[in-house]
Amino acid sequence: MLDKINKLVEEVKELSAASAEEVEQLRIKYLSKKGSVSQLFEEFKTIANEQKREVGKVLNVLKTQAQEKINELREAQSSTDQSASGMDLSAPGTVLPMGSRHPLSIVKNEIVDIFARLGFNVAVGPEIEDDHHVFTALNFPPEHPARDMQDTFFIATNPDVILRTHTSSVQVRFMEKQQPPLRAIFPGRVFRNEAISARAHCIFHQVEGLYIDKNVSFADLKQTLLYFAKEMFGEETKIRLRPSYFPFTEPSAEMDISCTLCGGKGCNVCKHTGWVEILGCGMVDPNVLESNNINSEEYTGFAFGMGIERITMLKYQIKDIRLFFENDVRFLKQFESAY
Ligand code: 2NM
Repeated sequence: MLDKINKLVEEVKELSAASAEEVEQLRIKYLSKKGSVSQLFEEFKTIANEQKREVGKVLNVLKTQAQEKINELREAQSSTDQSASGMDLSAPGTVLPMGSRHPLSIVKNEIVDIFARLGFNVAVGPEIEDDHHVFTALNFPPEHPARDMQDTFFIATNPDVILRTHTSSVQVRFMEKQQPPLRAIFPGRVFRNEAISARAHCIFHQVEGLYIDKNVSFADLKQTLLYFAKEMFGEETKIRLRPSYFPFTEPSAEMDISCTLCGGKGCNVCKHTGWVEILGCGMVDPNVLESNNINSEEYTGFAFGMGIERITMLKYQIKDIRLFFENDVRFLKQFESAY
């Protein structure tokens, strides 16, 4: 019996396997219940008692060696499988680069935040609109040039399916649902059929605002916009209002701020005037209130609108509006912000 055991010890030392299946075959051959090592244990029961001590010792060594050899072959096999699939499970993970917010999103969030501090809610609405919400309810007369193909994108055979040219359409939807007092701002993407240049784009972003209540005055409008200008561009910022015209407001005005670059002394940005235009505003025309079932004898309101691109270009001294739409990572990753 000792001979048989020693023969198996030698045999086990030489074992090799080319695949995981072969390792399993070897395990069955030697270590399963009917395997050759197990059979030696059966035979061990039949030998004379005085031999048991010596033979038992060698037999146990054989069993341990066989188990160790099989384990060793199994491990070798699983590591070659891994390298064959090109995977190293112990390698550290790839670090993904951190993204950054789009500058227009940063500035939009800043604007929303400033007006939120004054109690303005935020509302959004559809980009695809109809004539009523974009023009008629806002006091645009039937022959107004903004209704023309030159300015507005018509996107179906039905001429009543258009892309909104301003977010005022959302304000109309807001007034449909809610009676005054109402106070909200309306950020969103708008579309105008314009030639693309460094200063203009056919897609851009607006924030418009609306405040309707009893006794809302032009002084309220002016103080609200002064607060906005100081929060956005710094405490030293001054504003001025120039008379203007919009179909939906009367009186209307355009607002300038003191030049953010030269502080009013005169430079390229303000074309040596000391002032830069940033928004349009006015008292909501009574016709607009009445079109939206708000009693213009009881209520008054102010409204304003600004282009987010324009504000962002001023704030970051960006010279070409097209940069916002190219999504060049080298441009975008310069803007890192808490917003
Ligand atoms: C502007 C300028 C002035 C405006 C007016 C209204 C509404 F709905 F009340 F009629 N919404 N937005 C408005 C007024 C927008 O953007 C330059």
